[in-house]
Formats: sequence, structure tokens, C-alpha cells
Amino acid sequence: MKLYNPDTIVAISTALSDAAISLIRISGEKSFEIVNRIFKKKKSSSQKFDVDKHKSHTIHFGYIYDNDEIIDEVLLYIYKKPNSYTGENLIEISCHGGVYVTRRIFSLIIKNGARHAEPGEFTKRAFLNGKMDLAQAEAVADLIKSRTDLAYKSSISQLEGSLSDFIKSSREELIKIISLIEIELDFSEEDIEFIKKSELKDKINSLREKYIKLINSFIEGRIIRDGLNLVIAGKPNSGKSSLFNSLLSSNRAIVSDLPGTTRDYLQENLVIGGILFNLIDTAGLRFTKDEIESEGVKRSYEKIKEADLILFLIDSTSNPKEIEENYKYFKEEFDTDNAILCFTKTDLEMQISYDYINEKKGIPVSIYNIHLLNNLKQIMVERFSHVQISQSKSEIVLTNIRHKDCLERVVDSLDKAIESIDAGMSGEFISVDLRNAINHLGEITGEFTNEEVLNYIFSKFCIGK
Ligand SMILES: Nc1nc2c(ncn2[C@@H]2O[C@H](COP(=O)(O)OP(=O)(O)OP(=O)(O)O)[C@@H](O)[C@H]2O)c(=O)[nH]1
Ligand SMILES: [Mg+2]
Repeated sequence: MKLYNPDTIVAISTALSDAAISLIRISGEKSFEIVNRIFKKKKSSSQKFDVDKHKSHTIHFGYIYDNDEIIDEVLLYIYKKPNSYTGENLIEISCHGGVYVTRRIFSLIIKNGARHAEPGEFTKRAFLNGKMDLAQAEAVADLIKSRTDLAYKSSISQLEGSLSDFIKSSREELIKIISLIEIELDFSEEDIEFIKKSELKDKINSLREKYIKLINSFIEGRIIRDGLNLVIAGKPNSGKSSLFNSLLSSNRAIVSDLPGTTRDYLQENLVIGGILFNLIDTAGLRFTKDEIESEGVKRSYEKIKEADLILFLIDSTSNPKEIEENYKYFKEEFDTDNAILCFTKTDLEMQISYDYINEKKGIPVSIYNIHLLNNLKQIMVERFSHVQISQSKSEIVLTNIRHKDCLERVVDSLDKAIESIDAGMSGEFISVDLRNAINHLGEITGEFTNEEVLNYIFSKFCIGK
């Protein structure tokens, strides 16, 4: 994809399925001319439609014609440049849903001179035409993908410019600092000090703190955007797949009383208390000579390593010695900060007491007891209550790893500036470091960017957006 390709592009912006309506979008110089050729306001009329004779932001009822054949009854939306999503002449056709009709109109538009849009190409044009900055464009993709209220709120706030405004204002502060340093350079012969070294350091450090706070919010941001990885682990037959199914309310995983049932891990999404969980069922942890099971166990350990939260299950009906060994293993291998110990199958005859469970800071779980399942869900959500709190305080949370990388480079540059101050270097050096910081900030909003980065970002969009 070239940086700005002036082709007229078309895409089906809605999902292709048997739906009530579909939306087709055309953007670019030729979009009006194409529509004039295929759209008529009245049936069998010889009168040609002329987009130019109508105002922007108007809707027209009419028919799509392929030569003399009527294809569909549609609504046509006109947006004239620069007042459109892309900043170009843009047409939206709302036609009857259904794969066949939509595809026919789409092909007709291609036949008349438009090109199939690439993923995110409409939003890319919006960015290149200054309709939004890069952080806002990225928020569009996140908004579409959001699965929870938290994800929705953080992407909408980014789209409204919360992150961009922060970047802009902190950039201005940096520019002010640079100007003080550079004025001093102009007067270097006269030995006038415009800003004390200590004051300069304070100013840079206070900005640095803000960036660090934002970088640290990424851990929460990732959870908000992508969900958190919740791994169910434990010895074979401890009830992992049963719990996985119960949490999902579906029979997704195979359950059996044979130890070693689950081989490869299974993964499904689930929203509990407004938090997106990527629920992962794993193979039971044990040493085995079976090659396939052994590979499964290896994968279980990999998943445990990547987990944000682990439910470690111990079967409360197995013999007390085994339970104690299992508990020891849990204590040695797992960090209770990110693991919840669950004693399962408590509806059956347990080999341990509730006192034992309490003493080990575990919780009782049974797939046949809704209260216990709800209690477990509540504990899972409480572990991440801080995520909801910072969202409700409407603090900016970093959800995008690209932004985090850029901010880390900003902090590096500020660190270098501070080192230069401490080393008593000339203002020129300090100013170069601060200018680098400004450039890295500009990478977030897209002021400084390159084709490769843009292509990477927009390739992650869906077609038609
Ligand atoms: N009564 C009762 N039985 C359960 C419960 N949880 C699991 N089971 C039974 O325990 C057996 C093992 O359950 P699974 O869910 O397959 O255990 P697993 O940990 O996934 O086992 P592997 O995949 O072999 O590692 C099955 O017969 C389940 O029906 C429970 O809460 N109550
Ligand atoms: Mg299993």
C-alpha cells in the first residue's frame, strides 16, 4: 500500500451474511461519477442522477441498475469532501442484506472503476487527510474489537483524543524547556542563566514521572483490551475441563474420569463482571511416557508461564496424602499473587475438612454448586478490581504496545538529557536529547511516522473501515 494512493476504493463495510441491510462504501475522486452511472431515483426513468447537483449529507432513495437490470432498491448517502470520514468524496449505499445482492452491487462498482479497499484503508485516508491522528485511528480499530464496557470506554476516550491531548500538552511543555535552553545558548557569551540546572532537572523529571505512570498503566490496558489469560491447571482428573465447561456454560471440553483426557490446551473467551477472560483449559500436570500427553503437559507449563491468573485445582476426594503433596507442589511452584487454590468436587465425599481448606487459603468448588461457582467468579473479578477503578476515575490507560514502546523511547531520551545535565554538558546536547523525546512523542500521534509503520497499523483493521 503506497502512502497515499488516489484510487477510488470500495468495500462492503458490514459483515457478509443474511442480514436485513448491508452497507457499501466508496471513497475517492471517481466515487460520484461511478454512482451517477449505476443509480437512478425513479424506475425505468431515462433521467440520469447527478451527485453534484445534490447537497452533501443528504440521503436519496432509488435503484441500482446494471445496464437495464434493476439489482436493488437502496438508500444513497452523499458526503462531499472534505466533510466525510475519509476527507474525500464518499458515498455509502445501504442495500438489502444478503450475500448475493451485496456482492453484485460491489462487483458492479468495481466494474465501473473502483478498486477493492485494503484493510483499514478508509481510516488510513482519514488519517492522511488530517481527520484524526494516528492514536485516534488506532482507537477506531480497538472500538470495533471491544468486547466489554471497559474496552469500549477506553477506546472511545482515546478516539475522543484523551491520549492525543496528553501527548500534545506534554510536548508543548518540552518545547518550552528547549526554548529556555536555546535562548541561553544564544546569550552564551554573556553568561546569563535563564533556567537553573536544578529547575531544569525538576521540570524534566516531573514530565518523566507522568510518562512512567502511563507506561505502567499498560499492564491494565492490555487486560482491558485483550482480556486476561486465566489458566486452569492441576493434576490429571482434578476437574479442570469440568470447571472450564461450567464457567463457559457449554460442553466445550471433553470430560471423563480417565486421567489424561485433555491433551492440547483449549481456549475460549468469557466476560465476567465486565472483565474479559481468555479461559484456558490445560492438560493435567504429571510425568508421563505417552509422547502426546507429554507434549500437552509441556504446553500446560508454557500457558502457566504466560498466565495473568491461575486456578490451581486439587481434587478434594483424592487421598489426604496426595492432597498434601499437591498442596506442597502448589506452594513451591506457584505465586499466590496470581494463583487461586481451588479444592474441587466438594459435592462428593471429601477427604479433607473445610478447616483444612481455610487453613490453606483455598476455596471449595463444585461444578454442581452454583453458589460456589459464583463465589469463585467473584474472587476472580476482585483480583482485577484495580483495573475497573482506574477506568472509573477516567485516567488515561495505555492499551497499545506501540504507544508503550514509543513512550519508553521518550523516557530514554529524557534520561539521557538528565545525564547530560549532571555531567555538566553544554545546552546543545541537552536540547538534542529533548528534541529526540519530542520526536518519539510525535510517533504516537503519527506526526513522525513512516510507510512501514502505517502499513503495519492499518493492516490490522477490518476491510471497510
Ligand atoms: N461430582 C463431581 N464430579 C466432578 C466435578 N468436577 C469434575 N468431576 C468429575 O471428575 C472427572 C474428571 O473431570 P475432568 O474435568 O475431565 O478432569 P480434568 O482435570 O480435566 O482431567 P484431565 O483432562 O485428564 O487432566 C470427571 O468424571 C468429572 O465428571 C465436580 O465438581 N463434582
Ligand atoms: Mg481435562
